[in-house]
Amino acid sequence: MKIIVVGGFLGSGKTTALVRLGTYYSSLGKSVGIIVNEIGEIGIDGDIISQYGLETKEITSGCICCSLKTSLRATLLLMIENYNPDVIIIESTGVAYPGAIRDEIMLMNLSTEYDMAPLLTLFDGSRFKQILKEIKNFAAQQLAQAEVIAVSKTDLVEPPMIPIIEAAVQQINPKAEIMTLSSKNPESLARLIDILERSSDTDSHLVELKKVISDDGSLLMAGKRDNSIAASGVGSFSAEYILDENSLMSLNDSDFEQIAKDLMSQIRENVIEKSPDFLGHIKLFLESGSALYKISLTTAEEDPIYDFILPANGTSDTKPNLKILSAVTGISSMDVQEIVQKAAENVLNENEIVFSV
Ligand SMILES: Nc1nc2c(ncn2[C@@H]2O[C@H](COP(=O)(O)OP(=O)(O)OP(=O)(O)O)[C@@H](O)[C@H]2O)c(=O)[nH]1
Ligand SMILES: [Mg+2]
Repeated sequence: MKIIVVGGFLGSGKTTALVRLGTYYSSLGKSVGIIVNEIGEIGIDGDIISQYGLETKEITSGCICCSLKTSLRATLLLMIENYNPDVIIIESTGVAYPGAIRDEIMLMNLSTEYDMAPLLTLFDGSRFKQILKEIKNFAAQQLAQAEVIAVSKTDLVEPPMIPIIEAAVQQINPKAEIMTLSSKNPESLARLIDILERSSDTDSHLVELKKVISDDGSLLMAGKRDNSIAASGVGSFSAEYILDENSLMSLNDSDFEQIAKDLMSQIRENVIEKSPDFLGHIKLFLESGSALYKISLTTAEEDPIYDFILPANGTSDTKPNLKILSAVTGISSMDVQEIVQKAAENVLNENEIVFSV
């Protein structure tokens, strides 16, 4: 069994990369299990990944690198027991220290034989300047333990900037292997797959870890016991609204698209008012009954991105619903909550959609 841990700041492209990796391994006939961790109570990535037919378990309401380590262990053991996949891919939250997750797994003494892939951390090349301005220290901490750093979304980066970004990242972590990754470039995925075939330098990590394990098995290493969510300075809130089917009858696909857009733009405007240069990830997932809409925003400057609009697969018995997950810098969780709830209620009421929470 291969275990791959994917880290990287909010919205850096982890789920996108992981779906592509998972789909690739499945196409080879390998069984794949995905564990995805989301900071909020309501997760969205698990729903997205499941849409691709990949076996997925979601861990929500905190970070598996700090507050939810025991949930990680339980989920991993259950996945191995019930499904025993050839490949397990774990996506951390965007505010986790991914090295702590790899270390924690290594300390679990899993009874199954496994091969830990080199620790992969994504660094969003398209937000290079904003990351250095808003969250330099936190991003540097995330990068410091990586064995492979993929500068992601390079299709959005001016080519002359790429070596500059690579050099900056290499300076933060001189030992890491640096590569570029873009969902628009299949060759970059092939390179990543090659690199992940290798093994993590687990021996040297274990030697380091053993120096810092207390009698109860927990880590003592400075920095590792920090609450990564607090250290990131990110405020977050997630919510789910169950939508009454009868009140959706008169709406068509373009109405739903407009609803998702209106909601995103209201949240965006209000977040910008409190945090003009925010970085993070605001994601909306709307299941109308006949279609699925996913829309994403990762900086104050960009326009929201429609990731997909898909017909529902017809077998789903989920009620129409709207999920919103907002995690952004420079704003408190309470303020995020107020903004999201107000915007959602406004937009749903304006469209005469009856909802419950
Ligand atoms: N142009 C471009 N967009 C990308 C690429 N990878 C991801 N994206 C977009 O970036 C946004 C965030 O991608 P995700 O894969 O959800 O990022 P994430 O790291 O999983 O986000 P969190 O789990 O919320 O931290 C989405 O709108 C993606 O479509 C890429 O290589 N190129
Ligand atoms: Mg994700």
